[in-house]
Amino acid sequence: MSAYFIMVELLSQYYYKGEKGMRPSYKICILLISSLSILLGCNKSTKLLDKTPEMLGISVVDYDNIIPLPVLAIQDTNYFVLANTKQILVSASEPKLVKIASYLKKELSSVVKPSVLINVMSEKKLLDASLSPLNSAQSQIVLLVDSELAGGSEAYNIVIEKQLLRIIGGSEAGVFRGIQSLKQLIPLMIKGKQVALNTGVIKDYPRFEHRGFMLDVARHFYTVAEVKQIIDYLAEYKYNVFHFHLTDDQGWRINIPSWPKLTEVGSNSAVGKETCKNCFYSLDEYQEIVQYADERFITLIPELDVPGHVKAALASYPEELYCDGDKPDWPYTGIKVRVSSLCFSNLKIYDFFEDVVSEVAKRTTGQYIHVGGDETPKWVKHQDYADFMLKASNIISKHGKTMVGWTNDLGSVKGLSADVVGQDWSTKKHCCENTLNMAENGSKIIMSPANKTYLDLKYDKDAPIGLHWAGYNSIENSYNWDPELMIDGLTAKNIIGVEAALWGETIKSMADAQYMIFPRLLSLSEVAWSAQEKRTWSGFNNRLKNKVKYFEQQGIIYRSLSSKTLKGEK
Ligand code: TNX
Repeated sequence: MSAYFIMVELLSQYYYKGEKGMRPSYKICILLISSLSILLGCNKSTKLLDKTPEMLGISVVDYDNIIPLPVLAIQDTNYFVLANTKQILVSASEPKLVKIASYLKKELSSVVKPSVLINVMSEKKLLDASLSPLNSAQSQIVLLVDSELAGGSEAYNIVIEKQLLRIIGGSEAGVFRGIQSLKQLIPLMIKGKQVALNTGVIKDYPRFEHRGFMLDVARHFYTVAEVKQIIDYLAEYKYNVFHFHLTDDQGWRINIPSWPKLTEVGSNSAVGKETCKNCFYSLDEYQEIVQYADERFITLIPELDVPGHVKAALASYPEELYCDGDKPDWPYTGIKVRVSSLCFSNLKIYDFFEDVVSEVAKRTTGQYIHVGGDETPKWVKHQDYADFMLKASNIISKHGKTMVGWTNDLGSVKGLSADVVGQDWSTKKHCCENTLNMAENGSKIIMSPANKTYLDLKYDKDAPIGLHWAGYNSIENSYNWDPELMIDGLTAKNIIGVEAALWGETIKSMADAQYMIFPRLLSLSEVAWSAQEKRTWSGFNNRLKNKVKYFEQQGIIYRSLSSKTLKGEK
């Protein structure tokens, strides 16, 4: 029955394209043949086996563990033994697939043999190879791109037969997302057992285009290795944007050679810390992080927070950036906001901003630069703020990028281009005039309601770390919401996606970060990726329970899944 359903699904999808005059590609043939073989063959062949997988020492895993929840996952009763994988085949027409195949081989290293080959071949040969049976003890994995796949470039289908496992992506990014689902099917440590996957089909694509996570490295610094570790967490749950909050009152974390004091002086502080040694990234390290994210199909959005949140910059260059040339109090180890602003009458602030933007833009592969643009002090006049933001937006465009900023203030600026993207943190439904202004002007909005997406909020009143200015954010609370129902007047067409934010005031170490991220990062991945009508808290919670063992095996510190903080937790 299920296989029949798959076939109908796939057939209907491609039949529709056929009507538009497109001929089904060979990839479609593969899908149909797969579906047919599942329909006709699998149940029978299972019965023909004289030994059960258990008798053969094979542990067959099912499809129940995937987070975020896929669109469709249907499994059958036969199975694909991973240790029998002889080769990973990739099409020569997609150059990044070779790298992806190596990544897959590495990720599967606990369940496949080191001798697995990666073979690059033409599409035609790939079709022949994947359809010609290997000997019965050998299997193959095929990675393919089908730009016509329903659901867009990040969509993927995984089709698993007895000796053939195919991951078909809408683009290379889609193949990569599919690999994350495959990885989640496989338990991390399997002692003395071979692992097999049920035959079947997984079909998946994201709800939102922008699925982001913001890391505040200004209030608390993270090493390059720690940042990469966090990017790996994002990749696992199909996030595709890493918003890198590089500057704030407490620290300037990126070296700009033409303004050396920004890091000589401005990086030497953090929340609760009078000194912070080497707490910045060189431009090369920045580029290394951009590339690391790119390899995981995650776009990095750097944030240079202006015109507020700039104490570290002011302390570094008081004459150029500050109005009266006085030195602001420094180091700044407190956590108050609205305590600093660039001096609008000092025109050097524009040279400063442009030099910084130019260095960062050159090394940023994504389209966007975030400028924060919120929480300026009370003494800042609206017109000064608005003039500055318009100029900032022009400077960013001049360097080939597009501005992103928090809507609450940015939406009050008249004359912004519709390309500018707004990010909203508001917690109330009846609010947000400035957000609605931006949306009306054609801007896309990223939803980051603080009470749902801020991962620095305490889980509950007894939780050992976190703020609670926007309430407590339990795991269930972070899961149970619909981005399209958050703000009256903001509709689906205005919303580009969802972003989680790990602000750093109370986060002092990677262990703290893990505790705040896990498992709310997973809740929010599902909010951003999975269809609203298909996901439920109880379903998610069941899948989450299966992840606990994995967190432990990985040495990840996580919040207990019980609703209350446990004694001594952390
Ligand atoms: C709000 S909402 C902030 C940050 C703080 C955070 C703490 C917004 C754009 N800014 O400056 O770090 O709350 O939760």
